[in-house]
Amino acid sequence: MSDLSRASALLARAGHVAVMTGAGVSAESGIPTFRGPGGLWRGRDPMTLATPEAFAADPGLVWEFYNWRRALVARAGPNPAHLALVELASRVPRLSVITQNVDRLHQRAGSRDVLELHGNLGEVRCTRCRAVDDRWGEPLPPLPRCDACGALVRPAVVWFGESLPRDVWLAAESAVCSADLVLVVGTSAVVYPAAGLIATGRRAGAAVIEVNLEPTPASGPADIGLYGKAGEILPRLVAGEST
Ligand code: BJW
Ligand code: ZN
Repeated sequence: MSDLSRASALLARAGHVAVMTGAGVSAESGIPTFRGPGGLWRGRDPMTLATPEAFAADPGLVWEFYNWRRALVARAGPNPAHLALVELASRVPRLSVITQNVDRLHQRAGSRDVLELHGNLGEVRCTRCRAVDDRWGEPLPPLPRCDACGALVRPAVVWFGESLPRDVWLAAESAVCSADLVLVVGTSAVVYPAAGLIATGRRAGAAVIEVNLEPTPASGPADIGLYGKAGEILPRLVAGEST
């Protein structure tokens, strides 16, 4: 029996599937991943820009990076991997989508109640009064200001060293603990605490299927690894193909 057949059989039996996605699920929409080829922005490692320290040192540079990404995402659309997960929701009794992505492509594809572990690119948060404002779809100036108090705003995403939104985190933990299958798609599984959800789900008794271009640290806990493009593998998996 092929790995795809075994994975399809697990999916067909599952009562609650928790899907955990990373940048690889949006790669085929033309959104660059963080690590690996194509991850550089103007020769810089994006990880050096996704920190509170980088924003404090040069908010203009960090906003340039985020404004570029906001524009890229606005032009992009969901790909067959996002759409397959929407289809999967109609085929299993319960589906939870947990994403590390900030691009909102799962929601644009039609997934509901998506748990955004690292925030999203559309909202901004004031550095002074903390007001959160949805500025999705709107081009922002080089140094955007708060409508309420006039102070500088920042992207409402989670940078290194910052805590994940507590309510979202608790909901994600609860989802992987009650799932009988955790489907891990397109993440390098190196960023914590998000990556820890895979082992948490496994310890709670879920089977783990990984879909990625290559093995990752999640491959150890995974029962089945399906290696290739998510936009090709997920539609076949969801359709229950057996070869
Ligand atoms: C395809 C494909 C295709 C490509 N098909 N697949 C425990 C151990 C060690 C360190 C820590 C730890 N706990 C906490 C830490 C520190 C830190 C951390 O994890 N560091 C490690 C990197 C070493 N974590 C944090 O700081 C977190 N906060 C925290 O822990 O708070 C508590 C605390 C408070 C105070 C002090 C200390 C702790 C916060 C982490 C926030 C991460 N933020 C970012 C930026 C978000 C905003 C933005 O987008 O700009 O989130 S970093 C970046 O990485 C982004 C992503 O969501 C995240 C994960 O990346 P992802 O999605 O996995 O992408 P890639 O590029 O890495 O991988 C893509 C994958 O796709 C690859 O595997 C490809 O093969 C694959 N692929 N095409 C299928 N077509
Ligand atoms: Zn403000």
